Amino acid sequence: MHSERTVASALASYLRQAGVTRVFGYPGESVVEFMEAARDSGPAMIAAIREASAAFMAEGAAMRTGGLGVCLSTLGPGSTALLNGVAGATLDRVPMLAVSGQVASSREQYWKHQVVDQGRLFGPVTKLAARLEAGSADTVLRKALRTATAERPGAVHLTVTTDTFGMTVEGGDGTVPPLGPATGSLDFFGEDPLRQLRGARRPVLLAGGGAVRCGAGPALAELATRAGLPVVVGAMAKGVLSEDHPYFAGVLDMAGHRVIWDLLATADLIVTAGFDAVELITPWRLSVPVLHVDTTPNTDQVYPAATEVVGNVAAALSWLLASWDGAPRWQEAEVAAHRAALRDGWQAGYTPGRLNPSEVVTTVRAASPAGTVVTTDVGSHKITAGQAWSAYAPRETLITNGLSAMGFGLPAAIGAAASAPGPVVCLAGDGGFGMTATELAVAARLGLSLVVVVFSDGSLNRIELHQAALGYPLTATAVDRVDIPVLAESLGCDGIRVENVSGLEKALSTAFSGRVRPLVIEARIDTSQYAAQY
Ligand SMILES: Cc1ncc(C[n+]2csc(CCOP(=O)(O)OP(=O)(O)O)c2C)c(N)n1
Ligand SMILES: [Mg+2]
Repeated sequence: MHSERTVASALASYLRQAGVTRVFGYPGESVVEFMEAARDSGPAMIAAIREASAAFMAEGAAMRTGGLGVCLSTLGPGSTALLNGVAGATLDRVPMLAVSGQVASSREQYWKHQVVDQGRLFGPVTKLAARLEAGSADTVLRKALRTATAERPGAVHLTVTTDTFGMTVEGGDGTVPPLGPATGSLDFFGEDPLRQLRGARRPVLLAGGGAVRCGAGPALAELATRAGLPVVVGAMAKGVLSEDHPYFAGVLDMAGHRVIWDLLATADLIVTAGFDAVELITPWRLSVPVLHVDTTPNTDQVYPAATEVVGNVAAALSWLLASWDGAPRWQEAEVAAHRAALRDGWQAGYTPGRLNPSEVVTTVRAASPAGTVVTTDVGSHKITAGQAWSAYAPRETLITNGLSAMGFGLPAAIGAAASAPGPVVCLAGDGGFGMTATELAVAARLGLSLVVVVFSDGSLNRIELHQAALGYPLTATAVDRVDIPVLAESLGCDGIRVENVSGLEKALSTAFSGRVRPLVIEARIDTSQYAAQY
């Protein structure tokens, strides 16, 4: 430990202890002291092109690693720019610490220039928005870390006045509290869950982010197999059950969504496994009973559940499994027939001879090495990719399906690629790509061999479809055409435009071997599939 601990060095030390190796941010005078304190021992500071992207980079890093994502901004305009990514972490249930500087304490209560009340700004989009002060720095830092990582995880924002960073922290040498979900006991509410499950003839499992965070994949796979339960997952839990598992039954509210809802409607019991109602895009209209299994009681009440098993999701599923002595409820062949119908659903509107969105997804998937991490942005391409991209392990498909903010995909891919080895692909719409395209310079600066595929349709397709469905003329939904390969090249990347599958395959043939520059592929798609599936 340093002989004199300052607030800046204490913050850096807590972050290192929490396993944080990178802070994504953008400098300003008010946070220079912190950057200096972290310069030698870490965490390393990665400068984004703007704060909004830095927050999404931190979110992508945390989604990939399961650890804490950290972003940093200066006061006022820096902090207001962070907001979307911070809200994203909270609604996507990703542990995040966001730190913003502030004008000196002596002026904080009356100064006007660049001062916003950051506590009130971040309050509604975080689990906690607090002020870091020298006298309580240890406690507040422990509280911030514990709050961000406790179930359900989310963002914490800390405001630090510029003079505070240099102040001495009194007392002990601050060690981090335990982080992450409990591993042990279960609480039971309502009816007997075992009787409910045993009594069901057509039960279906619905898994979500809580299952990922609890490492419940193996228990989920075993319960699905032994009890013969089809497993539907939320988009943010993709890979918690390998999608080549015989009981995998698809992703909720992505392409082919009606087929999934039809399956759920035929069930006589839905057993949730860490499913989070934040992932529902369409209303819950089912009258099927629900057995709610999660780290959190069913406080949302988006669906009613007469029975709740609350605690570690892996422990809860193992407990159900240990008591299961019935015959499999569904045959593998029935689930395979459902998957075939789902496949027809997400391929509907396929136009031979054109570059179909689902084909872009499956072609990129086929070319990607095992263990490739994919991020998506938000729009019609996300709805397609959420279903058509095959996921085989958790934390490899990074999708925002809580806040669902455009502008997530590329920064999240950069954050993920900077935080863990292995190939990373970003699938983005041309609208969302345009919001953050200059961040490609960061990917180039860091030497990340990202592959970015832009679903180029000249439109905010998802919104166009809505306007068309209402019979309205299309207004403000055209995306200005820019020369994407030229843009990419100017930012230190390679760029190529493709108009058909063979062109895409050719572009991908060297994408994953020995590349040092990021590659941007503009895929000129035909949007008939989107329209057919809306
Ligand atoms: C920051 C933000 N602004 C607006 C929206 C609303 N929205 C959802 S999808 C979409 C269209 C996205 O267009 P694009 O990125 O081109 O993807 P596409 O739908 O064409 O695949 C919009 C505007 C949003 N989710 N996030
Ligand atoms: Mg588009």
